Amino acid sequence: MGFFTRFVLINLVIFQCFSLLCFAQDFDFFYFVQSWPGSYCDTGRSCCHPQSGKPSADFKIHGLWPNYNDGTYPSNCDSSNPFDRTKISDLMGSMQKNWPSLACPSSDSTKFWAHEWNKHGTCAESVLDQHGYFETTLNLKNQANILQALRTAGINPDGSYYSLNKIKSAIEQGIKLSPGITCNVDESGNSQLYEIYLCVDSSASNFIDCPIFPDENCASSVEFPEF
Ligand code: U2P
Repeated sequence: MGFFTRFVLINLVIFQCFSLLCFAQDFDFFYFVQSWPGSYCDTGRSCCHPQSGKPSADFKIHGLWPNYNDGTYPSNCDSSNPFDRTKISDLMGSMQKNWPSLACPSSDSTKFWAHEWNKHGTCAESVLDQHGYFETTLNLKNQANILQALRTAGINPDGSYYSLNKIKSAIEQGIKLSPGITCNVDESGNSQLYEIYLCVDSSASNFIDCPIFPDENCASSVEFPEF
């Protein structure tokens, strides 16, 4: 290999390392995902109230998920920084109210929070430490009251069916953001409103229009079960 070729190759390698180190973007945006507990429980699988008692009938946080613009996402990014409950002891009241686990057996939700931090939170460490990750997510919930937006439009968790388009419009009207919506099926196989996806910029500071929406799997009319 001639001197010039070697020179070009070495520079190419140096440049690539530099761009990876300096410009590598961890992720493009966050999905902030809230779930309707009535739909989590209304699928035929078991659901258990957490040890802190039956949660209020409101949307609950599922997670804050770093995502790429193409719809893929990083996960489990740093096993050296596992979930540590003592780091969020000041947030416990709000965590139990807004981010409870309804999985069985009944628990104090630690496993759920550990899963969310270990799988998703560790991929946003460049922006948020563990306390910041949970605190920021709780604050986002306060800024995006989905249930209120739906109620204002006459859409209530009463077991009846509502047009998916009306649900979307109600959220757009109420919180000025277009949601992604996913559904699951109740015990009889009916499509029901399950999760609401909103998007947040990669610094976790502002809601943004979603660069990409999750695959929509809802019927045109969906059940909104009681909880
Ligand atoms: O949708 C089923 C599960 O896949 C994970 N998910 C989905 C979309 C996405 O953008 N990011 C993502 O993580 C979620 O997994 P979990 O956090 O519950 O383990 C979602 O529940």
